[in-house]
Order: sequence, then C-alpha cells, then structure tokens
Amino acid sequence: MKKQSNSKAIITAALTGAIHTPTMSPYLPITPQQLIDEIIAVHEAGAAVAHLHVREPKTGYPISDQAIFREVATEVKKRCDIILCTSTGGRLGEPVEKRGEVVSNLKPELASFNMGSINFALFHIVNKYQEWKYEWEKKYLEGTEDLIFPHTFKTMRQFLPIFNEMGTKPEFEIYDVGMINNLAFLIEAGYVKKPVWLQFVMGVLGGIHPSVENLIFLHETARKVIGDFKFSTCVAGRAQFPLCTQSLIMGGNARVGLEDNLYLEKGVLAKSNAQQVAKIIRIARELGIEPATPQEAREILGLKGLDKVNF
Ligand code: KMH
Ligand code: ZN
Repeated sequence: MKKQSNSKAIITAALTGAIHTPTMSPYLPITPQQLIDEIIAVHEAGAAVAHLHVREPKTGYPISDQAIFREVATEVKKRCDIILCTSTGGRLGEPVEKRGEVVSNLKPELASFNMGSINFALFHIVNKYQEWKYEWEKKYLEGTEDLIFPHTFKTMRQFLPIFNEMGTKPEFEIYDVGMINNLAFLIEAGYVKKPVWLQFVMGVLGGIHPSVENLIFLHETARKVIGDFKFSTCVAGRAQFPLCTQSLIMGGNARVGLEDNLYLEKGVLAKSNAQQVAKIIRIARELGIEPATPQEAREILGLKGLDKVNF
C-alpha cells in the first residue's frame, strides 16, 4: 500500500445496503439494472469504489444471491474500471458462510470484513412509517431488537484464509473501538498483514455514537494499537456529511451512499447515490482534496487489479 498523498481521497459509494427498505426512499436501487446504472453514475461523479449489496429484484429484500452479484459485477466491468467492494455483511440474520461466498465466487479486489459482533438495531425507526410497500419490511426491522450481527473470532479466523487465497483485500469495518483491538489481535497472531484498510462505521445503534470526538478517538486508538493503516469513514444517518468531511480533513477518505444515509440535506431525499458523491467531492475540492481515480485508489490500497477478478 503506497503512502497516500493528502491531496487525494478515495470516495466510496455504498449503493443500497441491507438496512434501508424500499418504503423509506423510492430512490434506493433494487434491481440489478438499477444497481448497474447507479454504479456507472457514481463512477462518472468521481467515486473510485462502489460498495455492493444485492436485493431480491421484485421485493427489495436483501439477499446474497451469487447470480445477481455476478450479473452486476460483469456488466459494470464491461463499462468502467471502478473498484467493486462486495459486501460480506449480507442480510441481517443471514448465516456467515453464506455471506462469505461472494469472495470465493467473484474473487473481487476488495470486500467488507466486519471486525466483530454487535447488536445491529433498526427497530427504533419502525414508528416513522405508517404504511409499508412490502410485507417483509416491518418484520425485518422489528426483528433487530433481538439481533446480534455475529462475527466471532472463529468466524474471522475462518474468513481470512479465503480472502488471502482469492487475493481480495479486506476492508475492515469498525463499528466500535473494541473492534480495533480485535484487529490488532489478529495482526499480532499473524492472520492479517499490515498495512490495513479500515472503514470506521459510526452511528449504528449498537455501535459507536457519531461525533467529532469519537472519530478522533477511533483514529487515535488505531494509531496506537495498529500503527500502519489507511482509513475511510461512513456514518449512518444525518451526521454523514459532517463526519465524512472531518475524515477528509484528518487525511482520511470518505464513504457516502444510500446504504448509510437517504438524504442529501435536511428533509431532502437524495435522488441518487451520485448526488451524494458529487456533494462530498464538492466539499473535498473546497478543502483542496481531489478524488482519487479508481486506478489511483488501487495503488493507494495495493489492490491486485481488475484483470485478476473472477467476473
Ligand atoms: N452496512 C454498514 C453499516 C458490510 O456491508 O459488510 C456496514 C457495512 C458492512 O457496509
Ligand atoms: Zn454494506
């Protein structure tokens, strides 16, 4: 991983995720074609990475369907050189083995790697909606009151050789400060090689509260216990733009997208992922920071290259 120049930042767009449901925004991409179109658009807007989950095309239910992952990845690769970061987070409640399949199947350059177990709660937002587009949505969200998003040390130890074998760089998702400790342990035990690529995920109920102090705390802790790392920040909800801006100011990178936040500004739904990408890039440029191209991001992160994926 090359040293990152402070004047370039990797912008990731997290397109759809597995948290927001179709009722919450008509702009959430659902079908393979919508996902493909959104990825091409975020690439044109300046994103270097697209973080990809897939959904059941008719209902929007989050799934880890390998055929859909492949369909989207193949078409995108024909049309642009964006880096695909496939999610191994999958649907809340889905078994871990199923979630890891996308790495062995597609051998992507980059994939999410959740750095520990957390309560991943969304039940508290159910009351904001009176009517639901699809039957599954309310039940899915309510079920999270009793949900643990599981990533035990055993799971993590079992996932890592798959990433290594496929040449896929893990993007370590850090939802709370203890997860930095988990990663430091795995580095120390020889399962993970430095330098590592971290995504600080703030604002999930069950994870760290999104605040300026907490982003500094996460960064400072990673500096002390890991040392050699690069980082990006993503934030669930309305603190997305302020804390992504802070991340850029701190010499880091930023992830935006409808997976994390449905709004462009207070009370205004983002009409596309590309709108959010364009906004963070406007802010970055005001700070003298340019978005890294996908090729520059590959060099910064030390990725294997698009010619070595299996799609
Ligand atoms: N959904 C985010 C809170 C993953 O996909 O594996 C974190 C995430 C993890 O993007
Ligand atoms: Zn995700």
